[in-house]
Amino acid sequence: MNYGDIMRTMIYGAGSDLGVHIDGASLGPAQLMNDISTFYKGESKMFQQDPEILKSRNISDRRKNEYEIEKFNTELYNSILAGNKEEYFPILIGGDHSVVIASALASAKTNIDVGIIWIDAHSDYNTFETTITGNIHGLPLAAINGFKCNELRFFHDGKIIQPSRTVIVGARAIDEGEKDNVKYSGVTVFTTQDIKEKGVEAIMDEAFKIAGYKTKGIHISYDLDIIDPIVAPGVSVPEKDGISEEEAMQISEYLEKHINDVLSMDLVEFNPLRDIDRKTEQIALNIVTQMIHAAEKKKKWEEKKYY
Ligand SMILES: [Mn+2]
Repeated sequence: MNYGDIMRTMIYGAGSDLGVHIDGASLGPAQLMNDISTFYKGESKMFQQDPEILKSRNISDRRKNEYEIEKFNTELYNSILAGNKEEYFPILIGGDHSVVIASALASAKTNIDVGIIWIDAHSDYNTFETTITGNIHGLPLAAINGFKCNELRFFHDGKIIQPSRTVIVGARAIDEGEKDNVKYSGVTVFTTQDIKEKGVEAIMDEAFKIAGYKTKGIHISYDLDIIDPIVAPGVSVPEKDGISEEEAMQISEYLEKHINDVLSMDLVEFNPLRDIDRKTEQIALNIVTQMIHAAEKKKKWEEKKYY
C-alpha cells in the first residue's frame, strides 16, 4: 500500500469549557496533546477559549455563554472543513461536549450523509426550553440532529445528521424534559445496562448498523463520562454506575477494527482539575492513542463501500 491510499490525521484540540458551569475541561486538550507529543508525528491544530471571556456560571442563566460558544464553534468548524478538503482524517479532543456541534456538523457538511454514535452517560438532548442547568454541553446532540437549538448551528449550511441515523450508547442519566425530546426525535438509545447485559460488541454492532445504514459513514463522539467515575473521575459531570475501564477499551478496539466505516471522531470532557492521580488522563490517553493508530490505518474515503 502506498501512502496515497491511507488517510493523514489531523488532531484538533478544542480547549473550551464554556458549555458547563464547572471549570477545567478547557485544559484537557493541551494536557493530552502534550502527552501524545512523544509519539504522534502527524499534524494538529489547537483552539483555546479566549481568556478574556467573562464566563457565565450563573445557575439562573439558561443560555450560558451562547454567543461565545457559537463564535468558538464557527472557527473550529471552518478549520475542520478546510482540513477535510485536504483529506485529513479529523480527530477532535475536547473540551466540553458543546465543541462537537462543530466537529459533527463539519463531518456532515463534508460527507453529506452521515450517521452518529454518541458514547455518553448523558443523551445531551436538551433544548433551551428543557435545560435545567443552562449548560450548553447538555444540548449538542439535539443541535446536531436539527432538533430546535438553531442558535447553536448558524455557521452550518449543510445537512443535519438524521435522528434515525443517531445512536446513543451508554446513557444512564437523562433529564425529565430531555426524555421527551429523545422520544420525540426517534434516536436509538442503548443504556449502560444494555452494555452490561449484551456486551460491548453486540451493542456496537447494532449501533454501527443503524448509524451506518445508507450513509457514507459514521461520526463517533466519545464522552469520557460513560466510564464509571471510580475509575475515571476526571470529568465535569460524573454519573455513577458507568462502564468499566475494560469495557471502555473494548469500545476503542471495536472502533479500531471498524475504522473504515468511521469518518471522524471526538474524545471529550476530560477535566484535569477533577482528576485523581491522573487516572482519567491515562484512560483518555489510551483511548486517543488507539484512535490515532486506527486513523493511521484508515483507507481513503473512495474505498469505502457503505452505499
Ligand atoms: Mn456529553
